[in-house]
Amino acid sequence: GFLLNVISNPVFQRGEARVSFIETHPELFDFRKPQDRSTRVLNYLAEVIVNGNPEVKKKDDSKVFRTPIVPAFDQYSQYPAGNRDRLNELGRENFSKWVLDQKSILYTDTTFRDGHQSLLATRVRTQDLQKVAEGFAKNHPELFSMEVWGGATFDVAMRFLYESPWKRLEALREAMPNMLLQMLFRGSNAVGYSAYPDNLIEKFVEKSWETGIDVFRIFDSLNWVEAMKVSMKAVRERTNAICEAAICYTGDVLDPNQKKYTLQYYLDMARQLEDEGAHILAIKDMAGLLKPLSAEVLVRELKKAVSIPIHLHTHDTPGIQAATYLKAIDAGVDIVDCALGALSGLTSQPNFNSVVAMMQGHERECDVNLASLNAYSNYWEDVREYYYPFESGMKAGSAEVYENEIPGGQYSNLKPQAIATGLGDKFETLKKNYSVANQLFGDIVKVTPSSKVVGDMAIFMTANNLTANDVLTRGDSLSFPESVKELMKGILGQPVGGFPEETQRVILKGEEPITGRPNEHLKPIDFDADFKAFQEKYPQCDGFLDYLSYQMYPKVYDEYYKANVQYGNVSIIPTPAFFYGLKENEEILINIEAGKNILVRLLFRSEPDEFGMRTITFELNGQSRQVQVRDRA
Ligand code: BTN
Ligand code: 3PY
Ligand code: ZN
Repeated sequence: GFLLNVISNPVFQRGEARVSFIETHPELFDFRKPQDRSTRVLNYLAEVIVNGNPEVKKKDDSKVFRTPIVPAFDQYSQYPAGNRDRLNELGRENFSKWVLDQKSILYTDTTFRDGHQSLLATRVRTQDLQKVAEGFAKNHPELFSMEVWGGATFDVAMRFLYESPWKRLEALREAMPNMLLQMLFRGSNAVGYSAYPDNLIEKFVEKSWETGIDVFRIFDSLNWVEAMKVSMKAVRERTNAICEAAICYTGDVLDPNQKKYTLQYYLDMARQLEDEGAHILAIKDMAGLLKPLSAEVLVRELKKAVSIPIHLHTHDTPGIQAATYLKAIDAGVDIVDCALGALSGLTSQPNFNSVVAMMQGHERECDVNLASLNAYSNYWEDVREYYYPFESGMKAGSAEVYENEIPGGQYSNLKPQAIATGLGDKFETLKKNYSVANQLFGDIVKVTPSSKVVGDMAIFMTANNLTANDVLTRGDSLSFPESVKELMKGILGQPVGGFPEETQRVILKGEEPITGRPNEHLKPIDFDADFKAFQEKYPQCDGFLDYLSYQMYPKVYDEYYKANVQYGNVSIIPTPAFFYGLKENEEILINIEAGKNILVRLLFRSEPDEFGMRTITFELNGQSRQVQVRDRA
């Protein structure tokens, strides 16, 4: 075993093994035979059956799931031409003109990304998306695009689902070859929470495009155009994809007291983004603050200010965003973002199905088959049940969002976060402190990652019973969260007008902030050397794309990797079994690879023995198999 391990090690094979080689490569001592796929799947299931999936905090054993029905489609029919075909035919500039020339409103479906990010903490697994991807692409080629990637999907897929985000993108690309696939890109933060070196941003854009992204929606969490330039340029120069640049919307353009985020502010920013080469302008209303009458003015004036199409994104947190869409459509907006009924509303996007119905008889009506959309919504209604532990508990829209300006994705997370930090009964105070913290920071744009920092500060203030005045007068004796210090230091960049000096001084305690782009201070990555080192550390990795995952989230990747080595590819396990294990006598079919299925039944679980080990007896394709698992209860 040992010798075989040594000679098959890539370092040894390249003749680079040194004296310390054996000590620094403990995997050489791993003589166990690699287990086959079905054994590793059984190990995973046994672990969940005995100890539960650590992400499921409150399991409801009375739940009975209905089998979601995938709307019919012809597997053998050709894909009808969609906007991806049109983009390929026209090229980006002409495609963008084509969008402008459309009288009818165009739709982006966000169900596969922001919809479940905002309602189910991004937990929807690839297989539940994949099952409806081909049919949806064949039934709805008229859509502008599908938002499928970016934002939090990257982090969550690895951290909680043990899935490769890249494999998800590959699968959806294959299933939807006629449609534009869109991603949300956090500018100099890519799909993470901090600044990355410019050459990593460029590489990430390039590989995302090669793997399947056609539309990059790029934003900066402080609306700092300077920080968006590298990724915008990368999309334009290294890909044939569409560069959609976003202005993040905050405040209210019709508020006469608004001094900072005025109509003029947005018009100026939009023109800058057009000058930087955006093919489409997005209005990213991440908290749902854009009221109908304000939308009318904003869209009308933006249409005069720029000559590229305008794509409107909102969250229905206040409950009135369909009205905003109607006003924006009347004012000439080109594309709007909606989520399928069952994954819409509240902190998610407006209801796609109902917006289609709203537009019936309107001069800008787009021909979308509503009966078909309803069938897909029914599929999601059943699938959504699988994810019940990740529901936020929010029951109705809330006009409080106009006060606290908490973005949709964060809103649904803040309550569980409050409970986890022991502040469950101080949630009202926490929401108030969110706006107090925002004012302390000088009223900044709040969207990932800046919104997370405001949230961290609000939690800190609530936990320590601090007022804004306490922070400013007793700051010397307070030890602020790391993210707060970094924001004040300029690590997320610069907001319009800079940060308030007093807050900055108190929090930084004499340390000098930076004023340039944070990425400027980061050393470019030497990809050849670094990728080689990565492969040595993770010999079973999935190549360069995995390396990019590692660069984004080193610690998360490490755990993801270990879980994959131990359990294999768990994305093939049906969702109920993945989260809840199996009940006695329950049987599931697992598609192990194309054309190869295994049938797994749980026969019984023993009591723990004197060492705390339980024996789980399965039937695998009719044969009895036992797995031992330590009961950690
Ligand atoms: C998740 O964390 O939500 C999904 C991954 C599950 C990891 C498996 S669950 C059983 C086993 N126990 C662990 O602590 N990790 C693995
Ligand atoms: C993200 O960055 O994840 C967002 O959805 C921001 O709105
Ligand atoms: Zn959003």
